[in-house]
Amino acid sequence: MFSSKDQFKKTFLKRLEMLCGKGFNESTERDHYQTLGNMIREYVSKDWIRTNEEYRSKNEKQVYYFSIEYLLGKLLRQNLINLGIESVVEAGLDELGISLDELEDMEADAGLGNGGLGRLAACFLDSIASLDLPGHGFGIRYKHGLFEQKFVDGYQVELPEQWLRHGNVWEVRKADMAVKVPFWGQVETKMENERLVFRHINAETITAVPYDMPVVGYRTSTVNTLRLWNAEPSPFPVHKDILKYKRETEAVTEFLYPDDTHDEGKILRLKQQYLLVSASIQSILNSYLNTYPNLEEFHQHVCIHINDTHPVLAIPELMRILIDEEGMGWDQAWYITSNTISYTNHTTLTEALEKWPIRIFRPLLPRIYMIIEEINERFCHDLWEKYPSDWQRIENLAIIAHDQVKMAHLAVVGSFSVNGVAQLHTEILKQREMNQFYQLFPEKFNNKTNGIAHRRWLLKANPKLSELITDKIGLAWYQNPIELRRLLDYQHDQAFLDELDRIKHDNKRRLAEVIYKQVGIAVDVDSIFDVQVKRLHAYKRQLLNILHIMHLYNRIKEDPSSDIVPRVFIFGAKASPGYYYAKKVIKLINAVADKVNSDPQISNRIKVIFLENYRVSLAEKVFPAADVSEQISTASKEASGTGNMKFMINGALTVGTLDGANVEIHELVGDKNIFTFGLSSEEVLHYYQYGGYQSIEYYHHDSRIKQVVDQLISGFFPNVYNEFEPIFDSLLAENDQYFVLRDFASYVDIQQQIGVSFKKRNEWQKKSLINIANAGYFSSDRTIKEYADGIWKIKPIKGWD
Ligand code: 26Q
Repeated sequence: MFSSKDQFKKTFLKRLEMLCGKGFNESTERDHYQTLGNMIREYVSKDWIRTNEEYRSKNEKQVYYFSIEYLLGKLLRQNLINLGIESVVEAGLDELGISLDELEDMEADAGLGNGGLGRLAACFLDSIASLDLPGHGFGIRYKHGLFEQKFVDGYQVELPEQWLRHGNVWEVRKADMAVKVPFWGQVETKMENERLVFRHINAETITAVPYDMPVVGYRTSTVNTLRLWNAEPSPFPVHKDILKYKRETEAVTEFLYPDDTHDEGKILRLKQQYLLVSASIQSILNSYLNTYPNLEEFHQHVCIHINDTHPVLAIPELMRILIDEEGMGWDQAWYITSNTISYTNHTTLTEALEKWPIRIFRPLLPRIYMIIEEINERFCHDLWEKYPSDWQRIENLAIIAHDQVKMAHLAVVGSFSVNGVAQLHTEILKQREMNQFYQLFPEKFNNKTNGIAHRRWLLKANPKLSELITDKIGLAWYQNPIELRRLLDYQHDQAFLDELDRIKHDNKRRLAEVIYKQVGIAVDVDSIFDVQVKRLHAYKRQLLNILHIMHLYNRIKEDPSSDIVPRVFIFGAKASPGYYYAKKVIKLINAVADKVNSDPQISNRIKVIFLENYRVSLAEKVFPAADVSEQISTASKEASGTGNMKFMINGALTVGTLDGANVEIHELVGDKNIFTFGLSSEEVLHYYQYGGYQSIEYYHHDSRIKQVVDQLISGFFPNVYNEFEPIFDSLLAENDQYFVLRDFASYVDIQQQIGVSFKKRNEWQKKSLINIANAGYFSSDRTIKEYADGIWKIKPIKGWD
């Protein structure tokens, strides 16, 4: 049906009639979207079935990626690209008077994630399928993804997201594969045949129903599966109040939780985690036992990867099944389990490490709790043998301590691999945050620097640049992104550099249209587009960015002739609904935007644009249009960052601290092609350990700092009495935990250099080219090959080149 334009048109019209019961003339854009989506799914289904048969028959080791989040975005165009039918479809639709771009607008973003971690999972799925690797995703089918953000009077307001409102063409409900997941109740312990047996009684069960989505690889017949679970009431429940049971059950997969480490202990979140883990493991075992007679060699054929600690209950759940249902002894079950699970850590922030109070955990998951207790007891016993009398160390390492279950400790103890997500992050884990675990299990720790799906973030998001690249170096970079390095040959090719510049300009114009539509401001596309898009967090320091903007404003006001290269500062960021401080920063950015944008004296020299509702589909418009990429976290705090890579591959230059993967970007492009500033991670960690930083000194000794900090509370912003006092206090009374004032001068200097550098158009273009050329390393294809070889030990079904 996609072999030629005419064939496509014919099938499309026929399907439209069948599916929508309408003729072409009365059909709507949504009908067209539905029709095309269905055609693609049908086209994919043969390969999908065949891929699954191949996995069943070949007995190759498989990996299952467990993640509580998948930030997929839109799938239509990416699927068309991967299937190699984008141009046929686009041309066919065009002849029918339908624009593919407009159909794409019909599709809702699948926003089942908060940010970096969820988007990483989505990029990984693309690479796993594109590399013909036997790997599948398991997750949750939230009815409402991450909230939709609106600004009302400069404040963030959250609305429930509704991605399923018009259905989801990519999913297939598999009611016959539903499984039951038990909660509450008690554990009955009995002797049977001289063996202790455990039975979970009086449990309330939830039925988990899988919805499968095909994951189409780039130009390959491999179609993997993303299986998302929906919580539904079990038939004939034993429950006093059926309506209440139904309501409570459906609530389990209703909402994605916003990344809010301040608001702990939400029982529904724990229910979600166990639902994901229990349903997924049951599903894996069902198919495993169709092929293998028992579970004794499970770890040789299956790897379960947990994306952060959110699915860490996979460890006690697998133990439970091996012991309670398969009748294995503890040691054998432990050997199998701890050789099946691998774990990725995404943060070193201690406040972000998951902990569950026992009083919540034990009643909800009584048997799982018992098993964790046993794991803890045996682990502490081993520690005692190894470090006799070292009580402090044992307390530090224990899985259960101070009435809490420490999920990261369980993950390290119960897995065979623990990886960080960038070199620096892994070193900090090994040498600091998890040093005592590293001493105990050095062989488990390894690094897998993050990557991005370059076929989405370059090929799909920036078609013009992609075309130019392909003109020069051919198509090979689609499947072998390291080939982008060949662009280095064109560093001195003026015509090529001019083309690059023209494309960037074009992309900026397109983003300017989006900005105009959203905020009604016409920005000057010859200005520097300086962009910070990411979740709002204190450690990411959007505050440093906005204070610098206030400083530029002050300079122009004091000396209208001052030499400042015109800039458009663009922000995109959601704050967790309960994160008070982050919401204050949002209000501050909006207040500065109001003040700056409406000042005729400033005119087009500075504009501040805060884009509402930052999400994957908006990101695809932002990255290609950026000149400057803001990666300004407090050094040591950002585990990796992945936006930094998306900017780089689209030719933006990074202004950043030496944090996360910025360190590796710096190594690749060299000093001249990145703007680094601020404290190093060692300096930051040194301050935390030994003290010695007094923010008040910077306030008193740098008049620029004093001026902007005072403006937070001085009536500089009209009608916002006391609004920013908490920010003022965080900088002075609380001694500026994120070193905003400490890095301020250094940031002002580097921004000054950026202005100078931007004006030397040729040099800038060359720097931009060098960034693009080196970005191939940050493809998630590279990352996934490292996981496949180094951790999962899986091989491609078809063999890599
Ligand atoms: C915790 C408790 C309750 C509810 C939600 C959460 C929660 C949810 C999501 C906590 C954290 C997250 C997400 C974390 C995250 O995205 N981390 C980022 O992961 C990226 C991929 O590895 C890195 O590039 C970023 O540096 C890291 O911040």
